[in-house]
Amino acid sequence: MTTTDVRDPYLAETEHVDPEIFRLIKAEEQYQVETVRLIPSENYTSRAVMEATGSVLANKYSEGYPGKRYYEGQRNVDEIETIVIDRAKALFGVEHANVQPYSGSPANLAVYVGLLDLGDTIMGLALPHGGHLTHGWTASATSKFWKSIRYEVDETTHLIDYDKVREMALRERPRIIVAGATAYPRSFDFKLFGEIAKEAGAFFLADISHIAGLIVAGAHPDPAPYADAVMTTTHKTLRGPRGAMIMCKEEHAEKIDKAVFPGLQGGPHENTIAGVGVALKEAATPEFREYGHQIVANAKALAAELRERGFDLITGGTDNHLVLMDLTAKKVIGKKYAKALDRANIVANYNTIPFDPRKPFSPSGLRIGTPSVTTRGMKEDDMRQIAAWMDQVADNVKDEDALDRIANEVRDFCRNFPAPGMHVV
Ligand code: DSN
Repeated sequence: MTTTDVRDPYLAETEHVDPEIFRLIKAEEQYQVETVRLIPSENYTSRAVMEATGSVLANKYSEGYPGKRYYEGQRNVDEIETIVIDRAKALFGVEHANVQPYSGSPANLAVYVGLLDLGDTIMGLALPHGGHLTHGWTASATSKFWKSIRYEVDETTHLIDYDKVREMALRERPRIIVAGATAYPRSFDFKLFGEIAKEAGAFFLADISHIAGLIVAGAHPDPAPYADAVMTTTHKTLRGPRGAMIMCKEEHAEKIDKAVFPGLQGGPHENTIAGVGVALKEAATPEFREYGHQIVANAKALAAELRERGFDLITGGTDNHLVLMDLTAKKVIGKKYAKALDRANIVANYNTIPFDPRKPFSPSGLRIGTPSVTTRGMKEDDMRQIAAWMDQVADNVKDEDALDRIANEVRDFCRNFPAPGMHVV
């Protein structure tokens, strides 16, 4: 099989106009089909989401909001954006939704611009403990325009210590507390975060980018009743195109809308917004509910089998879509292991672990997750097979022949699980 075996009507023009880009898109398509993709922030969108995202809406400029634009020609765009806003409000049970943020980082920035004054204090989970850059980490502009303080996970359990969070919040009196993570394998107690924020006189922002799909499926606690603002990217467990949304209480709506536009952004990407709309419609179905629960079941099965095979897991397991592995006892370095896995057609990312003695560019951990494999229909038994290959790779990091043999097995295995939206098999 080669990448050009199957004619793709959506890329026929690309092939004609720009064969170089065409070849690489098809190569990536094949790579996504033939690999077990375990990066927890990635997924496969449906073909319908891709079509809407690649539609003529990419031709538009529509600065402003539905009914209040700075451009004429919005008769269709206004209707589309209004539908997407209404779907977001209904799905997440929120009072207001802004669907224009380009991605998660600018969306978090917009929440701060909207709700805070320059120099106010942001309190977020430290990046090496699973937080995100934009939760006030040193390298992020969010720590330059605002003062930032960071809570951490407990040194022994690696769980968030809510007593310490409360202590810090009452001592430091931040203007906003952020709950959310990119590498925390356990559920957030959003109700408690809301209570702590209230007691400290702080706003409460829930960044649910990683877990939005689990929340709408009922597979993770929902922050909407307790948070001033909820930010999510749209492309992770939610399975939409790359973008973001900010949802908030009505009392914050005007400030947040003004922060997004004209504060930080110009014209919204209405093609992406339409793709988000399609994804939200898909996420409102019983099938998606099942999908969200299966993501968690798969992550638990993968974690259990990895533990059985002698891998150390941060917090010992998972409540969500993600597993964070400490490779120290296995005597492999995260970066080398991730590269060996990639050669074996298993894609993951090396990651710091809490209190990591190694540097962030070559840390001790590996972060894996199950949103993509679950989209392909893999179940618990398949997770056990993946864990077995991961174990073999750990034992053969330097043995290219062994890695290539595993890669062939993984490729054959993947053929049993069609990837949505793909034209190669
Ligand atoms: N880069 C994303 C992730 O991989 O978790 C977070 O922004």
